[in-house]
Order: sequence, then C-alpha cells, then structure tokens
Amino acid sequence: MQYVEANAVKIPAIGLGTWELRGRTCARLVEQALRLGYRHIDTAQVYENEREVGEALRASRVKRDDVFVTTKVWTNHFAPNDLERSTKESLTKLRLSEVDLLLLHWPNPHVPLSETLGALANAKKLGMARHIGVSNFTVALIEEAVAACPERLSCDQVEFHPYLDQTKVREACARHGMALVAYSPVAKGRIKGDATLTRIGQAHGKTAAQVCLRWLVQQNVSAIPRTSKIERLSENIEIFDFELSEEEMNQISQMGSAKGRLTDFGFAPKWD
Ligand code: 1BO
Repeated sequence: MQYVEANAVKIPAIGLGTWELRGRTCARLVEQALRLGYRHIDTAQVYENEREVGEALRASRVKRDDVFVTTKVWTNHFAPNDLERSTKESLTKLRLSEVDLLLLHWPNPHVPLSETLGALANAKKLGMARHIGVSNFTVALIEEAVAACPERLSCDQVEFHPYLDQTKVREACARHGMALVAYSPVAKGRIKGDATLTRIGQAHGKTAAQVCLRWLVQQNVSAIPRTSKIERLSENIEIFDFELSEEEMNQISQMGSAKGRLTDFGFAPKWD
C-alpha cells in the first residue's frame, strides 16, 4: 500500500468509503476490503454504520495499528459538549479507543467555528483521535479554520474526481500541510465509458476507474471509493502497478470544471 503524506499525517492512498453502505452489506464489504489489503476505512456518524464498521474491524483480525480509521462528527453535534459526547458514542460503536482521523463533516454556520474547533482539538488532547481535520471546507473556510484551531488540522475531505476541478482546495491544503482526501473519486460511476479515461486505461491495461484513482494518488490525494460490489473492491485497489505520464495527468486534469460537483445538499457551503 502506498501512502499520501502531509506534515504529521500519513494516510493509505486508497481507502474504502462507506457512505450509503448499511447493515450486513457494510460489514461484509469492510471485512472483505481488509482481507484484500485495504488499510483505510472511512465512516461517519451520519452514515449510521459505525457499529458495522467496528464489527468488521474486529472480525478481520487486522491489527489496530495497521488500519487507518476515519469518522466524522455530524453538524448537529458541533456544540462543544455534544461533540465530545457524540465522539465517545462513535468510539463505542467502532469498538476503538481512538480513531486515526476525526473530521467535522460539513461546515455549520449556526455554531461558531472556533468553538467547534476548540472541542475538536480537545477530543484530540483527550486521546479520542490521533489527527483531526475537516470535510467539505472551501478555501475560505480552510483559512478560517487553520487560524482558529488550537491544534494542527491534518486533512480536508472533499468531493474530487476528474470532472470537478479542486485545484484551489488542493493548493490550500498543500499550503497548510493538510492531506486531501477525495470522496466520490470515480464521480459516482459517471466516468464509466469516458472516452479519455478509457483510452488512457487501454494503454496501461486498466479501467477508467483505475485511471481516475491513479490520477488522484499521483497528486498526493488519498481516494476513498465506495462500492457495494465485492468484485469492485479488488479493481479499486489494483492501481499501484502502473504510472500515468505527465501528459496523461494533464489531459485528465483538463477535464475538470467548477461545475462538476455531484454532491449538492441544501446545507452545503457556497463553494468558491
Ligand atoms: C452526507 C455525506 C456526504 C459525504 O460524506
């Protein structure tokens, strides 16, 4: 497994995203992923699957220190006491004493960011998380968060794939030594049949999805593709035996625009 590195954090370059995976399906996929060599599992309070992720981690018998586990605090738990209480609940469900990475899942303009960040930093001090960070934060919010947080922020997790230009967020993360983690890295399957990605993939004996993931990893971005299909798990992790040329990287980067966002919930921040 390859890693992406930023300041003090080292994250396996490919992880399993578990958004929308529930119950036995979730537990089965996480366990199978760990058997196949995945060492990075991403969950969240709002996914309602932390218990199943915890069961799978235990059933897999992979050593705790060998797997990188992320969870995220949902926006209704951003008041300081709620953040601590809900993180304790997450740890109980996950059957862990600490997670590797604890993120604020979305910005919440109704609770002062400095208060939430203070509580997040405190969760780290209390030993609930090895690293802390944010998710779905724009460049402006990254700047605000970095200035307000008493502890180092290690990550921003955002939607990122070839159809969505995230250059500004990537540069902001690099500026602050934060890792960037990409969710929906294969654009929810929309890249299937894409002419450019398919052509590049054919040159390497790889699929369009593998080209997408490789493109992210070569930019020092960790990708967390989600799949409900066991056979896709292997495909998504078999990306470490080929390399995209500079020209191929540029061709893929040119496909993106600011309008390529697929995840737009009413509560999302205004992206700059
Ligand atoms: C509502 C969850 C989006 C990705 O984490």
